Amino acid sequence: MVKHRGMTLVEILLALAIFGIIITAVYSVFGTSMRSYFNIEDDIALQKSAQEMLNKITDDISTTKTIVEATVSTFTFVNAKGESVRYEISGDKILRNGGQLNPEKIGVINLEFNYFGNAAFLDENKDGVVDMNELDRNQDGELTDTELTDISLVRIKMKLKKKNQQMELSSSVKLWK
Ligand SMILES: [Ca+2]
Ligand SMILES: [Ca+2]
Repeated sequence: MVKHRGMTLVEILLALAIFGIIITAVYSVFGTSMRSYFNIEDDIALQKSAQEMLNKITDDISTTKTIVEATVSTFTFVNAKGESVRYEISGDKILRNGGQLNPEKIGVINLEFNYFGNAAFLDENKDGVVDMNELDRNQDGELTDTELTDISLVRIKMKLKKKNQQMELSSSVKLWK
């Protein structure tokens, strides 16, 4: 005769514990993949926006006819059409003539300009590169007048963020003034 008996309390607790472990495992795998899915989404969106912004700035700066002001955080120039254009960083925004360039969801951590020349006589330390310090002939910490006309290349560096994703990218623009 087969004895029908209910589960003992110990068996019920054991079953609950095993069930709990399985649920926790499933949930944590699911949670992790959801999180990484959203991170990847953010990452792709960030990369796309960042590249678009950088291309826009790069194309714009490549039309430089005359440089008006060149600092690490701003670049002002007159383009081939005679328009005056100014790039700067303000808070977490990149501004072009005062208008915000970055989409609302993309924050700007940093925007930096670096300038290089190609006149060999300016290369004081003979390392083959005319850097910002060497462009600054009178060593007053800023580039003005003829120092500005010696600039032949602008390097743009941006650091952007979307939620907890960050990325840094840069480009160089040769100037054909
Ligand atoms: Ca040098
Ligand atoms: Ca100077």
